[in-house]
Amino acid sequence: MVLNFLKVFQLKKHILQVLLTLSALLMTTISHVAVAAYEYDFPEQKTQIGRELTDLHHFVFYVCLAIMVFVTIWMFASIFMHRKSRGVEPANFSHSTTLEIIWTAVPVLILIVMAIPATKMLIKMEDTTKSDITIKVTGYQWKWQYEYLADNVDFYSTISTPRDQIDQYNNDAPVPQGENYLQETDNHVVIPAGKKVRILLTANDVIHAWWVPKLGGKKDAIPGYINEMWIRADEDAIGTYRGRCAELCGKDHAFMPIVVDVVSQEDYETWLAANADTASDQIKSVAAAKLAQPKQSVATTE
Ligand SMILES: [Cu+2]
Repeated sequence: MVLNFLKVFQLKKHILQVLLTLSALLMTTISHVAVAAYEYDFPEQKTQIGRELTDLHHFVFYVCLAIMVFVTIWMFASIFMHRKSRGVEPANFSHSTTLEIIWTAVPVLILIVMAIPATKMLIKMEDTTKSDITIKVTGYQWKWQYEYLADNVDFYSTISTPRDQIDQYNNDAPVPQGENYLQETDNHVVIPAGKKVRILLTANDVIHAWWVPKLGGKKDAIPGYINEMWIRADEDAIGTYRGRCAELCGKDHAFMPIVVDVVSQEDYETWLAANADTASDQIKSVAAAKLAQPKQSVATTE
């Protein structure tokens, strides 16, 4: 049977070769298109902690990849070299103390090699001391509230993508989507470049998570708890960064984006001065609107 298979295989070898060449060509073309259209790695990080996190991820990933390659090669080599048709006699030992020590010690060592940098990283991420500013972030279904605790600035940030771009009720007249579709808000979070920003996270209804991919880190905002994280945008990272709620929090989970403007210290101070009063008025008006809402809105927040 094996011989028959080999004969058929020989006959069809040239067909196989043609097919392999064609599929290789196709794969190359597709992968070039894919690489052009998508990023396949993490976005470029704009904080030191984000870069360190990415490096740590890659280190652990390559350790896992090396283990996978080693185990796969070892397994297939063993199957191939010890196959029955070669007349290999099975070994009949049942215990090997040396082997057992090796296969316990090696994984433990690998785990220690990964655990040391991971623990250092966790400690660094949790160290919110010596921060320059503190922002309390509260998640709501479905918006964010930002309180600059020392500066009396306090505002809500809600999605500003027009509803007709999202709903698209009329197929005959589609509404063109904006450049930052679903990733734009009425009020941006503003932070100074190069300053350590401590972020206190909580929520007022269900669990949300605050995540701006390019600024590194992501943490849950849990009702009744205060979680802490910190970011320090690079000095040259002035610009706008977009993120989103990263914890499924209800029907409009996809509609609570985060927009962070990283600005210079001067621009930050100007912004603080300009926003201290207007923000508190806005909070009052939103609170009043909330009180005036009819009871039926409760059902939609389930
Ligand atoms: Cu959410």
